[in-house]
Amino acid sequence: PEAPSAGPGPTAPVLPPCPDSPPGLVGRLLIEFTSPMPLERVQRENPGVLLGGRYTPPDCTPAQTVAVIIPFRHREHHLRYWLHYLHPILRRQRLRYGIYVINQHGEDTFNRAKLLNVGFLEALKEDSTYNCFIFSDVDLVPMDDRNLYRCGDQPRHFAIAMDKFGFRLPYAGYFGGVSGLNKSQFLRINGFPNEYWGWGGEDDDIFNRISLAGMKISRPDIRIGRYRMIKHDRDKHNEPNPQRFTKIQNTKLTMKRDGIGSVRYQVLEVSRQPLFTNITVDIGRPP
Ligand code: UD2
Ligand code: MN
Repeated sequence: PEAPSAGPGPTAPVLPPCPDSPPGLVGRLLIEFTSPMPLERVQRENPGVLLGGRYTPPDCTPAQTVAVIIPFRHREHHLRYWLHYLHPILRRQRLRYGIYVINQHGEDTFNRAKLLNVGFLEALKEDSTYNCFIFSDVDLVPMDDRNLYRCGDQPRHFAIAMDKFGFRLPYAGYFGGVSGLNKSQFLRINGFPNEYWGWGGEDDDIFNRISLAGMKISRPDIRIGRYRMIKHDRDKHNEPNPQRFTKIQNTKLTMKRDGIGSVRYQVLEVSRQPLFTNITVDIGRPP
């Protein structure tokens, strides 16, 4: 028999840390949603992405591992554009990342923020090294790859200049669309609220949580934080939540009991697709 080899054998090359400003970014991008986008094409164009939508740069070691969490139901058509545009951008940004589509099971009222809480926990279950969480609507595509999908020392708001708002921040406390928190920032605000059913208010509640915890929102330059939203009608079962105006007055009271510490749900299926991980979840229904 062969003698047991001493040491680990040929050592893998040690890669340098990824640079703060990745070379090879292109800046302003042309984003459109008119050409058809079959999933097979998107898969073919992203051969370097591993099963479940995981990616690690081949030439450097990133400082963070990023979980991108997408709240989802019946938006397959939007998801294909999102994957088509975002994978190449995230790759150029030299991120180590994974894509998690959190798919609400059934036809009860949609609950975006609760799905995002589920995404945080389920991503961490899969890979405990995730330390940055980017929460993105499925219909939002950045128009500039210098808008880096990373976490910093304050919670980050990425989608600040949207086409539908005339490329301006609609109001100072706006935190919708795409945002990012590292693990400790997320836990410090007890995650996101679980009790906003239907459209609206949950992003303002998250903004309140961040302010109440003494943190400040960081944002990119207005010329860089530009986004296109795929045009859509309001979905079924995501009607405007009439309670949202009173609820956002009470964040200070509710955030202690309602959040990542109290989220209840049941995972029905985890399926690793070539470009993303789909997690179908039963999150219940409004009381
Ligand atoms: C705005 C915010 C969004 C959120 C929402 C209020 C922008 C660009 N975005 O989005 O972050 O605060 O208002 O709740 O201002 N979704 C599904 N299926 C559904 C319903 C929703 O997948 O049936 C997901 C999907 O990722 C979608 C997101 O939830 O992008 C937000 O819903 P929306 O796009 O209908 O709401 P919108 O555009 O007013
Ligand atoms: Mn939308």
